[in-house]
Order: sequence, then structure tokens, then C-alpha cells
Amino acid sequence: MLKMRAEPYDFEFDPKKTALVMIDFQRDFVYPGGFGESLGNDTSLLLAALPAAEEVLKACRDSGIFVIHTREGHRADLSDLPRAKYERGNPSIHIGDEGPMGRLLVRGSHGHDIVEEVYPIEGEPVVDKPGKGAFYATDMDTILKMKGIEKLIFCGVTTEVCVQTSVREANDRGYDACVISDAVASYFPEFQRVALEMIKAQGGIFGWVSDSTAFLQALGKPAMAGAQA
Ligand code: C5J
Repeated sequence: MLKMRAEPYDFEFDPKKTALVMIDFQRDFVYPGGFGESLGNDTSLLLAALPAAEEVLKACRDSGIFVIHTREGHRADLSDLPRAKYERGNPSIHIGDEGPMGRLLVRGSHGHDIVEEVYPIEGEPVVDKPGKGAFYATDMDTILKMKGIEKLIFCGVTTEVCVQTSVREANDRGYDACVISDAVASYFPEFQRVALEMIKAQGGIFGWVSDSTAFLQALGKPAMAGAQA
């Protein structure tokens, strides 16, 4: 069993029963011209999570920790897109419309896919989800159960939307989740702070919060250049 410095208290995990969950590192959220920008967001804020997420991903691959990725998006015929989600936010262009990176949030388009820095490799399942949570209308729970996974490490975007929704879903399904604070990001700095506070409040009501430095330390890996100990 390994132990990682975390809040509200240390997070213990057996690497064989732990999965890294990489939430929605898609061009549609982190680059201009995608779904995130269509809702009026400054996408550059999300790039802050990538260096730490890359390090955490590399450390998990080196340590044999199971890695699973998610992508938010819809079928090409939009048959799984609720009207409410299509209309919500009065966007500049809608889900399914043609944008600079292809059809917005549609599976198979360039914008819907994962950025190169954290692109999945062979043996890392990619779960396509129509909603914000990684468990809703997906086989995420089945895959994790088949692998004997009990603990989850979360990286991804955005902190208060798809990451937090997935952490809550994981909590209700009996998993222990720890969010890596510098490997998640929000379009709203205040929401980043508060979303993490909410997870670890009340003795860890939804889970734990740690950072990439503590995670790398727990795995016996060197810290990222310039990281705070
Ligand atoms: C959003 C997500 N923000 N991946 N999706 O709509 O957080």
C-alpha cells in the first residue's frame, strides 16, 4: 500500500487496484474554436493543467497503474443529444455545427479528440460519454469493476463540471477518489478553488485532493522541474 499526502488526510492506495481517470482533455475544451469557446470561455486557462497531467500520466504508465480516458461528445446524428443541452447557454455555434476543428463535440471530429500531450496509448480505454459524468450512460463502472479497481486518481477538465460530476458519481458507486489539484483546471479560477474545497470538506465528503508533487513522491518518482515540495 502506498501513501500520498492529501487533504483532508493521507490517501492510501494499492497501485494494482488504482486507476488514473483522465477527464475530457479534448481540443473542444482546451483550444479556441471549440465547444468551450462557443460558450464564451477563455480556453487558455485550461492549458494550465496539462504539464502536471502529463507527468502524472507518465508516472502511472511507468508504474503499471491502469489508465482510462473520457471524452464528452455525441453521435454524428445527434440522437443522444438532449434538446436542453443543445439549447443551453445560447452558444455562438451549437453542438453538431461545423467549426474550425470540425463538428462541435461530435465523435470523430478533430475537436472532439484528445490533445497530443496526453493522448491515449494502446491498452488505455477511451470512454465516450454524452453527459458530464464519466459513469452516466457509459461502461466506465463495468471496466473498473472488471479490473478490480477501488481507488481513482483524477486529472482533467473542467474541475467543477466534468471532473466534479465524475468524482460524485464515483463516490456513490463506492470508489475512493483523489483529485490532483494542479492537473485539473477551470475557466473560472474561483470555481477551481471552490470545487476542490467542496470535494475535501466534511472529512472528504466526495473524496480527497492532492497535487502532482505528492503523487510522484508516493510513487517514488522525481518531482517535476520547478514544482513546490
Ligand atoms: C463542460 C467538461 N465544461 N468536460 N465539460 O461542459 O467539463
